[in-house]
Amino acid sequence: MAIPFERNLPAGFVPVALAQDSGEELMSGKSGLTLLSDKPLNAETPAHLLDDDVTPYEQMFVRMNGLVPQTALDMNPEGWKVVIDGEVKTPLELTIDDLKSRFETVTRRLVVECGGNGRAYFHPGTSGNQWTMGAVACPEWTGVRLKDVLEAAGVKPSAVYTGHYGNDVHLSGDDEKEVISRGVPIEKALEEDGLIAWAMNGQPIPALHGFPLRLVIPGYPGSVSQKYLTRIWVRDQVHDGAKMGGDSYRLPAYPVAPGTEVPEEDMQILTVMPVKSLITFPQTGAPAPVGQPTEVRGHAWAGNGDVKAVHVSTDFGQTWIEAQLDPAHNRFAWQRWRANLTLPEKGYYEVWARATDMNGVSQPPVSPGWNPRGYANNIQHRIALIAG
Ligand SMILES: Nc1nc2c(c(=O)[nH]1)N[C@H]1C(S)=C(S)[C@@H](COP(=O)(O)O)O[C@H]1N2
Ligand SMILES: [Mo]
Repeated sequence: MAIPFERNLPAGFVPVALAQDSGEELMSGKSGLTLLSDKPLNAETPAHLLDDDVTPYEQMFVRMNGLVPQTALDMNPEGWKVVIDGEVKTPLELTIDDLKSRFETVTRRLVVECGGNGRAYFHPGTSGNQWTMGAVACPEWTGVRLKDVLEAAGVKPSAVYTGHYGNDVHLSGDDEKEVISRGVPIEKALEEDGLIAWAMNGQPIPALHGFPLRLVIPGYPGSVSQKYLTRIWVRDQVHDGAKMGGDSYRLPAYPVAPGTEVPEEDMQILTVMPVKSLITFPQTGAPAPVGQPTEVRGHAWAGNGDVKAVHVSTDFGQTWIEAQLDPAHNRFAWQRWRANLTLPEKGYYEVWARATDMNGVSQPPVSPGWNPRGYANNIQHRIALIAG
């Protein structure tokens, strides 16, 4: 259609709606991802492409609630500021250079997992992107500790929660509308692990992942890790930004039968993500030898810190063997596990993997805890192996 004010468009400026009509261009640097939706752009990674200890850009899943902002499409960091305000003694307005000069720079491998990862396995189905196993990644992030920045602003005793803001664009194109604005309890924000990051895998954060600044707060659903970060509002109450209420990122306060309609007042915010594991090698359906060891490997992680053990089964869960489990590179990095499996005779096998967290809580073979929007599904990952 005609653009009445086209003459005012700066040279080379692509209107947001056109640029993102097809996710194709934005996704051109990605490799092997499954596109779940185009607008907003959502794409997940098949498990066998997540074998790296540090997830490369090419394989990192994408979860957009709105449209990628023009500043990110242009990779233009000029004048970028992040505001820290609300329940703080000294509100701050920090440029990226301020962050780099005033605070210690740290690099951490941190898992980002969408709260809806595994949604596809709930019955009855729930609305939202039908993520299977691949809305998770563990890149290496560089930035400053969120805690250090909050402490520089001086968190008041009245602080209860954070509220995060970015400059991405609502799907309607309406600048007044919030895309997503979530937060975490102030105690979580003041832990050591959360970062305000400007680099991913040693490069400026790519447009799809939050250029030029994003939060990475591990252990909680990915939605708290605001991309395109412009503001952290320290609140004196639980944050009530977009997607904090209703069924968004909330679970029933008690177990419900699948399909139950749960009253809004009985829903509570999803915080710590459950323990989980992936089988990243071999690819499901791969051939395997009979009577000789086959290496199977993957990653395991938990929202409450380190994983205690990973077990694997080749007989549909009747018996389990303990996998070798590496320590985490740093807290909230996913941990490598490996096992050598010997398949006794020709035929169809499944490998099931089950991680256990430090509290002894493990992954179930069926989807646990049905909830209206299908969050926090840590069902065991299974792959097929064909011996013969
Ligand atoms: N500004 C902004 N931040 C955001 C989102 C978003 O839509 N806009 N999506 C969130 C959700 S739901 C997830 S799971 C992660 C995904 O991060 P990624 O796209 O870099 O993989 O970003 C979070 N941060
Ligand atoms: Mo998410």
